[in-house]
Amino acid sequence: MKTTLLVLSAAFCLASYGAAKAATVEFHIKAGTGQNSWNDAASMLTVAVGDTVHIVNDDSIVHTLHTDNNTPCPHGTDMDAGGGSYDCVISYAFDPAADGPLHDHYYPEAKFWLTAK
Ligand SMILES: [Cu+2]
Repeated sequence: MKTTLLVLSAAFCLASYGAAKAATVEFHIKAGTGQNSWNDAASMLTVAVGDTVHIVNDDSIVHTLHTDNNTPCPHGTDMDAGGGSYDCVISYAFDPAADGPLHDHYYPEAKFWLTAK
């Protein structure tokens, strides 16, 4: 009985620690994306304030994340073709349903569907 309680407490502590710890989430802009969206509403990326979204550009042209007012993260810098990256450090909550989806700085029609809570 004591052992069971110890195991349960340990599991609970680990779960609490995991929930509070900021995560790094990797997102790839696929090769061939061009001026199309990076993902769609169905493949929404959902992250938490404090997380880092490590965006990797696997495409053959430069992409840059556009954000307004540092929300949910500061405006991106150019991600070179073939592996350039940008770390979007999530500082503010973001709801694409209310604010409209994020998009590529160079191609406003190319959306990036991300929710930050
Ligand atoms: Cu921009």
